Amino acid sequence: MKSLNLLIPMTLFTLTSVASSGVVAQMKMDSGKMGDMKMEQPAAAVEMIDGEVRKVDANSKKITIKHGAIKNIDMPPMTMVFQAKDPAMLEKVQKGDKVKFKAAMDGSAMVVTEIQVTK
Ligand SMILES: [Cu+2]
Repeated sequence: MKSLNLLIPMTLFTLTSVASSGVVAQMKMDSGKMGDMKMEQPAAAVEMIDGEVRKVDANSKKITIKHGAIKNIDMPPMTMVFQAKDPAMLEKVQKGDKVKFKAAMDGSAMVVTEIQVTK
């Protein structure tokens, strides 16, 4: 009788520890996947977009760019008007310039956050 009483708690302990170590392994796998996703997100967000300046309007801080596909917001190539985040950006570029730029959504408007003329 004495040995049986000892056996039951030991069995329970073993089962519990196996189950909990299984949970830990599962959690590690899940957080590993999340880590991979985080690695990919910033890279897509900072991608430079190819474009050609069609019009610069310093007074209204707007720039019209014929741009290539913008993958991170799923936008096909087109010509469209962007807001300039900083009006000083518009002093560096002029109509006809080939540029690389970064854009972000600000409410319903697209804002150019960075722009550089390509040679
Ligand atoms: Cu567009």
